[in-house]
Amino acid sequence: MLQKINHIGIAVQSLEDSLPFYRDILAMPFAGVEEVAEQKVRVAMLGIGESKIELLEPTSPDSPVAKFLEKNGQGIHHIAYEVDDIEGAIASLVAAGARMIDDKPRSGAHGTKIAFVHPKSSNGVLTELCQGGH
Ligand code: CMX
Repeated sequence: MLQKINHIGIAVQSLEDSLPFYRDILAMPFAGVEEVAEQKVRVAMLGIGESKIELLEPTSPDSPVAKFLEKNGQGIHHIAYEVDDIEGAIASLVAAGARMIDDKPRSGAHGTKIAFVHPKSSNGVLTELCQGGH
């Protein structure tokens, strides 16, 4: 069902302040910034092998990332696994009793289809399924 880790999401207060560490010091290829209005975040994508690091900055005080930052401060926010059939993956998780945040795919960054599993179902780690995109 899962192909690989597509990306690790890291919650940050400011993309401008956090990008230099990843782009300039770690020298990770920087793929640009995109606003994902549906998730109320701006994301910066950086490449690492077949995977990516996604820096997440909230665009509104009611963004899930703003709430996370308020409670935990900056740090790892979620792990995203790539799937080739997101509807099928959601159906298997639901059948196995997992608690989905999204029972149908939503739009993620770079044209992906995404769905989140509630962290209460995944041992405290917010888990994302991610399909497609460019
Ligand atoms: N990782 C692990 N646990 C998390 C978490 C995270 N990122 N975010 C929240 N939680 C935990 C909280 O600590 C809390 O636990 P306790 O009850 O033990 O205190 C519990 O989940 C409920 O959290 P909450 O703060 O009350 O927040 P909400 O219920 O309002 O929302 C969540 C939590 C996960 C349902 C919500 O953040 C959500 O829907 N997330 C999915 C969407 C998202 O995160 N989008 C941003 C990224 C988008 C992208 O990558 O494009």
